[in-house]
Amino acid sequence: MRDMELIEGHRAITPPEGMPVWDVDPFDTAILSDPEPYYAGLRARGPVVYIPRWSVLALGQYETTKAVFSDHENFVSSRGVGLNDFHVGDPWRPPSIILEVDPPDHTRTRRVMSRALSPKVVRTMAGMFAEAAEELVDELVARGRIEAVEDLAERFPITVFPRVVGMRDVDQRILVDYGACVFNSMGPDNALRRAATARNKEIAPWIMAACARERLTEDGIGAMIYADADAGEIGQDEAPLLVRSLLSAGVDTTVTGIGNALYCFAANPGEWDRLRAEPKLVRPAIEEVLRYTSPVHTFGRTAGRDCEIAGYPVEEGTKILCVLGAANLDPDKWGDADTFRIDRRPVGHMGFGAGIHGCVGQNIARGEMEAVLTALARKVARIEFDGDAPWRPNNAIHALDKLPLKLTPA
Ligand code: HEM
Ligand code: OVM
Repeated sequence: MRDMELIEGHRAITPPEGMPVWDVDPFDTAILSDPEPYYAGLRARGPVVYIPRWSVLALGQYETTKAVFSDHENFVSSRGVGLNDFHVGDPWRPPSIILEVDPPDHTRTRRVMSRALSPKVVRTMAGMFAEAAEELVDELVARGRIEAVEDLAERFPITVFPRVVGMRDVDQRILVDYGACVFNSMGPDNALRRAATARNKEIAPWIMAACARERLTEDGIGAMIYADADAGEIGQDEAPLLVRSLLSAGVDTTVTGIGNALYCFAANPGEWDRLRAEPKLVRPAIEEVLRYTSPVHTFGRTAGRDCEIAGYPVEEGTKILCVLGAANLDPDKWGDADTFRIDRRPVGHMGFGAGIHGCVGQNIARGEMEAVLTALARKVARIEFDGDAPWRPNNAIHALDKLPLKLTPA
């Protein structure tokens, strides 16, 4: 191998001739707390930008972001979707056997997960989601003033998701905290990542233990994964790792989706009135929340071979940040990109990614968000801010830290 200089556990690159260079830190807490100006700056500089701070390329224009994120032949996931290149150093945890692999390994595990999370399976949960949402919303409406991150956005998924998976003895707090570990670990070695990985030392053993067969009921999707291992579709040692993927990706993301939805409606009361008048808009409204707020704001890829992006040569081993949040607000793709409109029907948004790794949990995510928004739309006439709603910096997640709300009963 050539002499190599390492940065953030990947090979430092020389920027291709003529490529725009931007001296910015995408993982600075100020940017993570208010990313829109950075998104606009990225898109304005061109289809691909070199960021010396971490020696990576970054993409924010819709077309290029989508093309690279879904081109699994040139831009691999098996070297990690964060800044560390798994060919260069050890991953912070045993890699995911669905997120952090390429075909053909991916094909087998993806098939098992798709079946466990299929629309048919999710439909059987709709009643349970609706009941849990009604009960929770009744309690919160009676209270009137709530801190919606903890009282609603976190509480709903940590109530229903363990039942979906079939977990016994749940520590609900650990599920939320594990999400913060996983997603902050996708970033560089900054304070956020260090805090997350320090906590991981206590959390990871609990999570792995919770993935064991004996800890799962017979009627959840965890048990379906173990049944597929018994049928020989995956190895016995692979089942707990796929259950771990559910716990890694299934809580923080939906917490964020629900919190961001409430934020959008508090900020756009006309759209709340519209949803209440036309409850059938709940599905397009969810897609618009995901486009407008991008709960997963950035995920990476690694060039698996020498190739090109937008006509520039890209060396094997180059890390590429795909800034989904920027693509989802690209005015060249979306008319009135900065306006939240529940009837937009933003087909092709990047909120769930794109291509072979596109979110395998999207049916459940939509089901949870639909249950909460439907219960609220029936019972709440107005959603208003009741104090500041700051964002919580996270290297991969765009979520609120606090969301004080006043709910007016219908
Ligand atoms: C993949 C976002 C909910 C499980 C992804 C990806 C994104 C995403 C952007 C693509 C990753 C990549 O290409 O590298 C979201 C959002 C959610 C959500 C915004 C909620 C609003 C869920 C839920 C589950 C889940 C509820 C589990 C039940 C997964 C898994 C993958 C994935 C296992 C990896 C799939 C693969 O690599 O083939 N998600 N997700 N997600 N998601 Fe989700
Ligand atoms: C996994 C995993 C972890 C984080 C995110 C994700 C968004 C998947 O462990 O498979 O998808």
